[in-house]
Amino acid sequence: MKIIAIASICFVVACVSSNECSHNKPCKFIGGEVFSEPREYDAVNGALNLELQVQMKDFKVEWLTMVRRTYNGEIPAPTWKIRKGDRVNLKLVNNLELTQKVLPFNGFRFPNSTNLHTHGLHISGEEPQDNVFVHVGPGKNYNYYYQIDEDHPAGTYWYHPHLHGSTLFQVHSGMAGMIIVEDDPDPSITPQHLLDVSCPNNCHHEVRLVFQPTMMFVNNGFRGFVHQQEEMEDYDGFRHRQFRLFGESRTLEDWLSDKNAGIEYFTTNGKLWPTYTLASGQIKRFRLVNAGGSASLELTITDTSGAKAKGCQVREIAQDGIYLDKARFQKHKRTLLVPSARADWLVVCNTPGTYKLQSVALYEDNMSMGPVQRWNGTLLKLVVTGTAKKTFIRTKLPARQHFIGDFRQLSQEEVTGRFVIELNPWTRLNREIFKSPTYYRFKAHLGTVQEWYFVNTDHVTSHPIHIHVNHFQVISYNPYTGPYTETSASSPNPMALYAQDGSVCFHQHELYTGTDGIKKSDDPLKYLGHDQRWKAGGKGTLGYSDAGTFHDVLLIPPMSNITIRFMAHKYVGVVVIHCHLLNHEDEGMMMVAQIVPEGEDTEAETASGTAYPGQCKKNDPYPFNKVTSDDEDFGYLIQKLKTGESPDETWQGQRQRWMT
Ligand SMILES: *[C@@H]1O[C@H](CO)[C@@H](O)[C@H](O)[C@H]1NC(C)=O
Ligand SMILES: *[C@@H]1O[C@H](CO)[C@@H](O)[C@H](O)[C@H]1NC(C)=O
Ligand SMILES: *[C@@H]1O[C@H](CO)[C@@H](O)[C@H](O)[C@H]1NC(C)=O
Ligand SMILES: *[C@@H]1O[C@H](CO)[C@@H](O)[C@H](O)[C@H]1NC(C)=O
Ligand SMILES: [Cu+2]
Repeated sequence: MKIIAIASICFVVACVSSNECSHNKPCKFIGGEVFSEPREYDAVNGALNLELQVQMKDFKVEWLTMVRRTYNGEIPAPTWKIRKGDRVNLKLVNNLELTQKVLPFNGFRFPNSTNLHTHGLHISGEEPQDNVFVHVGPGKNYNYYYQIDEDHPAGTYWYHPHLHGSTLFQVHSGMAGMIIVEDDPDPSITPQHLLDVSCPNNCHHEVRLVFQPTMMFVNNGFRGFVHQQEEMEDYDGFRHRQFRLFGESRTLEDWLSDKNAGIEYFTTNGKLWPTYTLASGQIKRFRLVNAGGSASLELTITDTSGAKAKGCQVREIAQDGIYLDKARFQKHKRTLLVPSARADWLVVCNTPGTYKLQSVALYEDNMSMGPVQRWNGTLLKLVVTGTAKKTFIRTKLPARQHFIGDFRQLSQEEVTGRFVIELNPWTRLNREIFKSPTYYRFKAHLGTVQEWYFVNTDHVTSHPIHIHVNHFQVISYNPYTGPYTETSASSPNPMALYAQDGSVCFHQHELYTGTDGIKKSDDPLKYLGHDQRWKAGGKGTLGYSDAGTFHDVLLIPPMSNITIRFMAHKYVGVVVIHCHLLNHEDEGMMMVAQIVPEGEDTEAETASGTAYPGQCKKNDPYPFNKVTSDDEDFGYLIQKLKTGESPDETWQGQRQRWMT
């Protein structure tokens, strides 16, 4: 009888646990567990020696186990803490197996191959440093040696895989970690109030927050993880469709990707809205990373009612690792972090209580942001203990190095190189899809100040564009006089550039085949006027950056024209330019420029076929000096035909169309 009794208790226990959440009986998440930070690897005696193992690992959040590609089995990956002048010796070991199919270039492929990019570090883009064209296949290793310059800016950076084809998949799997370049402990370089809350001596006041879209399953027009696994033909044992829900024909994968389940979470240091406890009146230094490739975050600290928290003060001190001139208030009470962007904050909560760090996406910002994936949700719970205090935040920040000084006041003569980065739909940059790591679209001399323009001919999508090696300074948002692109609804072909008066441009995209089948939009010029909205400032302008701010990634809204400047400092070699909506990057929204030594030839593939970027009917490599060329410059067309390539139909067709 006793035995039976025990068995029935066991039966009851089993019954109880089957009522709880499981892979067969999914339910909402609770979140709120105790806050923790990623493991940290520190440089010792000027060197950080580390090994990162790329391996599958069970990543658990409450009842849900996700089998993910990781660095060292950890999500987020370990933080590297280094100083200027240090050397990083990294052995990247790829433990994944060779079972991947080889799918086409500029598509989603290579789930089990990898490499590593140090996002935001001012470092050489050449091997064995930050060359993102290195391919570390399954079972292979690679030794990276990074020399951190004596002049390297202290700040918040991060690392992630950057293999063309699997960048989105691996980053969203969870492969991302923070890099901290520590502040100089000399108070004549770093103001004391900052040293008081920062490493090296006050690391306990730093709050490191790696936000990862590891639990974004819903497709929603963008790519949820379920969709990514499908595209990558990921091994079935890693997928959630192997679990069937109790009493239903649906699988766990169906449930996770169902909008109504609402499982669209960013994790914070691998947890759901963990709880961080701090003392009232104590200033903390937050390091915030949007370690993803699709959704933007609009960060604010709110009280429990969801209103902006009066008891907490936030000041922004750095953008993308680079210190601002002075600590500043948040624009519209929020800090925009597009995918891959970082911010550093000083935070003090003087009134005890409970607060939340949230992302709040307001529609009033639509015109400055354009259609981007915006995330609403909680990232961190803050419990403030103690009694009411009156601590205030000082504004002084470290001076920036000369190569990230201030380029706003330079004369036109001091600016040596000019280039236009044109964004087009269907993952084109400068009218072409990514061709090769040595197909340089522009070359700049080392040591020069460059003035580049971002122009977006895509009137329906914003793109966060990231430039490797050198940070750039926002100079101005200009009137947009350029063309816009219309496409067919379902494929890049046909795709055509139109002037703003609606006439077809003479200079077209590589895939232009005429305008038959193109779906013309009602209001393609809807987003015009960024220059005026930016100048006016105020409500609804969260999507814009302020003049003078340095970035390594910038949101480029539809129909915009933004001037940036940067110094091609220290490093010759490849400079990768790409969209940080990482599905766009994998699909070819990437191109390369090169920095060459002084005196070397700067001839590059600036034009696409016969067309210079930013142009519709005029064709001029230097449109900013003076417009000299005539509307239709057939010289370029003839040049192209002379190169021995078979005269491509696109250009012939276009020429005929134009001439008749
Ligand atoms: C990738 O590697 C893992 C781990 O070795 C293996 O189980 C899997 O089958 C491989 N291929 C794919 C497409 O996931
Ligand atoms: C986010 O939530 C706010 C309210 O807190 C709401 O006004 C806004 O429309 C939501 N945004 C999105 C993109 O759902
Ligand atoms: C902003 O965009 C959202 C989503 O695209 C849309 O639902 C909303 O109506 C827009 N609001 C305004 C004020 O333009
Ligand atoms: C962008 O702005 C610059 C400076 O105002 C101007 O010279 C250029 O023509 C503009 N380009 C486009 C495509 O609007
Ligand atoms: Cu993009």
